[in-house]
Amino acid sequence: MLTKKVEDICNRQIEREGYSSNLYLAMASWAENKGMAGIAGWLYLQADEERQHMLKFIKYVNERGGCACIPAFKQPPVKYKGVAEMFKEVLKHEQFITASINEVLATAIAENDYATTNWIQWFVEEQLEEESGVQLILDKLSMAGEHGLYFLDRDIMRLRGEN
Ligand code: OFO
Repeated sequence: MLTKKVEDICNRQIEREGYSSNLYLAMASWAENKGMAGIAGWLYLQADEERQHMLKFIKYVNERGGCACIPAFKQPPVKYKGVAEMFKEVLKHEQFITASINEVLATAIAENDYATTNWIQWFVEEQLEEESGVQLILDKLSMAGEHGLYFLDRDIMRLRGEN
C-alpha cells in the first residue's frame, strides 16, 4: 500500500508525463505543418513514449492500492520560434522532468517505501537517455546551422538509436 505522500507525488507525475506527451504532440503538429516530416515523426514517437510513461505510473499506483487520478492538462504552446528554440524547450522540459522524478525517489526513500524506490529506478535511467538524446539533436543542430536543417530532418530518426 502506498503512503499518501507517495501516492500524491506519483499522481503529480501522471500529470507531468501526460503533459509531456501533449507538449510533444503540439510540437510534432507544428513541425509537420512546417514541412519537417522527420522532426515531426521523432516528436510523435516521443509523445507516444511519454504516454507510456504516464500509463506506467497509472498502473503502478493502482497496483499498489492507491488511486491514479486522470487530470486535466494545460494546453501546450501552439507555435515555436524555430527548430533549435523548440529543442531547447524540449531539453529544459526534460531537465524539469528529471528533477521531478528525483523528487518521487526522494519521497519514496523518506517514506521507507523500498518497492517504489526500486521501481522508480527505470525512470532515473530513462531520464539520462531522454536528456542525452535531446542534447545530441541540439549538438547536430548547432553544427548544421539552419542550412543543414533539411539533412537533420531527413536523418533524425536514425539518432534515436545512437545515444
Ligand atoms: Fe517521461 O520522460 Fe520525458 O518527459
